[in-house]
Amino acid sequence: HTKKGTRNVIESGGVGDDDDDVLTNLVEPLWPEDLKHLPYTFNRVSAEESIKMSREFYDKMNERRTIRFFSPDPVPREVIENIIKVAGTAPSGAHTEPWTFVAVCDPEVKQQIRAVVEMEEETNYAKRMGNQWVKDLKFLRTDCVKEYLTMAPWLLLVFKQTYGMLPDGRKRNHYYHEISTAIAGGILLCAIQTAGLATLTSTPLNCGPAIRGILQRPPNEKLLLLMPVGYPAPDATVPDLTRKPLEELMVTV
Ligand code: IYR
Repeated sequence: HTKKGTRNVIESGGVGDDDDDVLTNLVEPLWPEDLKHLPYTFNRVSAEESIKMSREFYDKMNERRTIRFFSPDPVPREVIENIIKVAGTAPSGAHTEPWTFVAVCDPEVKQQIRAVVEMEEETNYAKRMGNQWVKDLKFLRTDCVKEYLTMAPWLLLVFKQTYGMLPDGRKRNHYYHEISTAIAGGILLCAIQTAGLATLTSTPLNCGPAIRGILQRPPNEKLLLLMPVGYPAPDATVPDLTRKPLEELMVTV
């Protein structure tokens, strides 16, 4: 197999997609070319119902805040399984489903992950990221101490699979693995919110390989998101932020 090249940019889904792991060796397609197509049963709702449902979903999602202070109260495994199943409904390039969700509840593993993140964040805050970065984040009152990584009952880690693995070790292309997994991450956020839980969307800088090691994930998996999941601490605070109004985020043509 080979890497990169202009031909592969096209095969991987175009410019801007991560084509770093596109392979040119041929393997049997994941789905047979004569796969049956079935009629789709769609439960259409009225315009009024649609307006009501979309407003209610907005109201629910607008309650979501990034939470950095968690209660140690347990969250049933079944809830975690359900929200990961929701994330797994995300669309993906050629239906390759290029993601793995690791749910950590083991306190020792959480501690190991916390140690890695805090070590890297110390460097990020002290020197790696520079003054502008530190200043731009001041209002969040974050620092390199990440208590939530051991306090929250669950850590959800979202890995993108940059390629697939056949049982015999040959590799299969995973098209659009970054955007597909990022979309699944967004759906995961919605699932967490509608399950009555809280989270923090973090993208641990420079921690990927070490965390991949701790969790014993294979080399085709790259860490995209690390999300503590649980209930906010009773005394949790959030910055007094507002969101852009519709007029600023929407353009109608
Ligand atoms: N990753 C660091 C700093 C940080 C960066 C951004 I951009 C944020 O929106 C929030 C935090 C940390 O987790 O502290």
